[in-house]
Amino acid sequence: MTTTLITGGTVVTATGRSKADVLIDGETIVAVLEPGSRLLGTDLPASVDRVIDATGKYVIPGGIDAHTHMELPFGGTAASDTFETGTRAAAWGGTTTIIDFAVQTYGQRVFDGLATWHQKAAGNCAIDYAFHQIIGDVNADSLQAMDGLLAEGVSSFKLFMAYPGVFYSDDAQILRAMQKSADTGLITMMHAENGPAIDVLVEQLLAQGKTDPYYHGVARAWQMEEEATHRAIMIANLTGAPLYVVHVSARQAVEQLAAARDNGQNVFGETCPQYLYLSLEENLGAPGFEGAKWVCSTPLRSRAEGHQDHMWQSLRTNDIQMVSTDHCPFCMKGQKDLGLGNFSKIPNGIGSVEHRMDLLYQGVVNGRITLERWVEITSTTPARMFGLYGKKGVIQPGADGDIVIYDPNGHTSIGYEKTHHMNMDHSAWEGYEIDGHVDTVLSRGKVVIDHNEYLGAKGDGQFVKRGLSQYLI
Ligand code: DUC
Ligand code: ZN
Ligand code: ZN
Repeated sequence: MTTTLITGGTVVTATGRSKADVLIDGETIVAVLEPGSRLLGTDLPASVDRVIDATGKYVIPGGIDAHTHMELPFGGTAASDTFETGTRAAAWGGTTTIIDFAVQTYGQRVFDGLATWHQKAAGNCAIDYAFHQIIGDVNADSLQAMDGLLAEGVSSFKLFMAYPGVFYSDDAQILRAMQKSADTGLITMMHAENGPAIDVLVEQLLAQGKTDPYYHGVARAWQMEEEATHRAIMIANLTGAPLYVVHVSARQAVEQLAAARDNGQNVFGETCPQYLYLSLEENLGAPGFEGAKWVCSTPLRSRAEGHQDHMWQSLRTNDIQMVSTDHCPFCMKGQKDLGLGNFSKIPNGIGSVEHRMDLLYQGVVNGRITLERWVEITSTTPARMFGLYGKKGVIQPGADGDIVIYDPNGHTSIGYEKTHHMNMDHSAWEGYEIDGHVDTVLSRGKVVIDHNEYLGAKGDGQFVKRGLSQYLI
């Protein structure tokens, strides 16, 4: 087994920062030491197999992206990153664990859906992976199957209040599934948008000849997000289910979550980089069909209405608890262009799995969040929320050797032509310049990224069984 000593860096966790050396034995962190310490009398650098000099750099727990959709069949096509390409891109960006969504489609049995996701991922991943379960058909059989999810290492499931005819659950189904969530401790994850009402708005806009990508954002109005968020909170309140609302974009939805938390309810919100940086006006409203690159749901919101600034503030004040990507990439050619002349046919999704750590670090540089908060929202809280903490999300003895060495004096130019490793023909982040750089990435003790070189291999990543959330009460 290889022993690795990371020396000279500043170890940053959710709770503080200090100069420390990190010793990894095989796949596991075994000690966090004062710089230059001797362990059991031995001169450490001389006795380990590999020394990584992190002088002047941050040593942080590997990123955990708790919301990805590799290979998801969706919108008449499938997400363009496979588990192989998507997890490799994640590693490039300092993410060492993803939690992807296994899908139970309408009419399918839950465990058949889960088995399909295992087949897609097994032996293909560059980094560790876990699953949430989408319940696309809440019925007596799937409700019963949910009793067995935890034993499979799946401690959360996702419902959709959007996409009628695809993944949609009505209120009666949501109520039953949330009762199950309260009974089992599985977290209910919710896509909170009023799908049936949105479908009417879509139909009306198209009938008026409003077919451009911009109208995707108009149809999926913030009122539809706020209303659904409120409804989900109320059903969770009634049933006692722990609720986690995914990809929150509207400030009004955040306000619903904050009010519920102030009221003592166990509800949480996740946002994504696109809702912090991008907007309805500048991106969805780009000339011609360009806006299709940024068609995702929930949609990008109006900058004039202040959603983005409010979202940064909510991250700082913990009204929003963490940041995932909702990575669901589609190419422009042959995929997004299915919606030329009809925005409702543009496959929904943005690819960001590679850039989340950098994009959020830019929030540290800009004074929006602290260094510790950066680690918390990108790694530690995801681990605690979804039953990975201890093994993931922290640098301490016994944790997996999932570590990123981040250079605050480095620079990252994001773009399709420049640094992009996702399987896409464009970047939703073209031209973004970040004052920081992912230098080295270790995944369970193995160096997989070393100064712009990928040293990992397909199959390095293993399935991780998750336990219950630390946020259950
Ligand atoms: N939203 C997206 O943008 N893509 C995948 C599914 C979703 O809810
Ligand atoms: Zn969703
Ligand atoms: Zn999603």
